[in-house]
Amino acid sequence: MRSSATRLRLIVATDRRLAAPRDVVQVVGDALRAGCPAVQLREKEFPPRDILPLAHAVRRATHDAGALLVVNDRLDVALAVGADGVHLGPDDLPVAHARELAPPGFLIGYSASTVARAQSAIASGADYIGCGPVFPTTTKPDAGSAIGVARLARIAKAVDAPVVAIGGITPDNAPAAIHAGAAGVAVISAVMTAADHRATTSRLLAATEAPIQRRPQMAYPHTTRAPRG
Ligand code: 3NM
Repeated sequence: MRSSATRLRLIVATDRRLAAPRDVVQVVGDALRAGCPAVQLREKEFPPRDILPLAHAVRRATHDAGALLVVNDRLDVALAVGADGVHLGPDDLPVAHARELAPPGFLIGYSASTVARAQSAIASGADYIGCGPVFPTTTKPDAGSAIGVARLARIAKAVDAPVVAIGGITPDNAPAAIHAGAAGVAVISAVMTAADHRATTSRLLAATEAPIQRRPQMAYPHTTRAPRG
């Protein structure tokens, strides 16, 4: 089984509204058929009760494809559907509390766009950092202005854990994020709004593969556990 760090090379995050009129589970299925190694369920507009059926469907799809499933914000939903992990931010359950509640091997990601916050999250028990917005994005209006690849590089260098670049990532700019030291990229609109989800996912995988292969092997103490599921 590939380590979790390797599988963080591409995270496709869901957005039912952006995927419409296509069904988001079908979009995820297309991404998985293209080889997407990780999916993040991210449906901010919906309460947990409404998300559960979708979460179960995405869990089945990721499980069948051998891909990771991480649930955004909600540890309760992640545990309820047997996800591999949760992605938390400053408004969510603190990382240390989530770590206490989570089963062994459970992945915890944390959003941080400064060295200090990224280091603190890893010290509290996070496995990886979501760092952004690296490039301008309209998908998350409160994300702030783009931090750019130079800041991404500083953060990636400063933490002993995978840093996943997010925000405005496309197949064209993904290599720059990887060159800056990111272990992978996370995308919402690039795949959700693509005319061809499968082809775009393949392009994103190709865009991250070459720069990662040219890099010395990364070994992260936090993410070498085999994911559940
Ligand atoms: N987090 P897209 S930027 C969910 O900066 C998210 O932490 C961000 O969407 C951060 O791939 C962002 O469509 C939106 O730009 C990413």
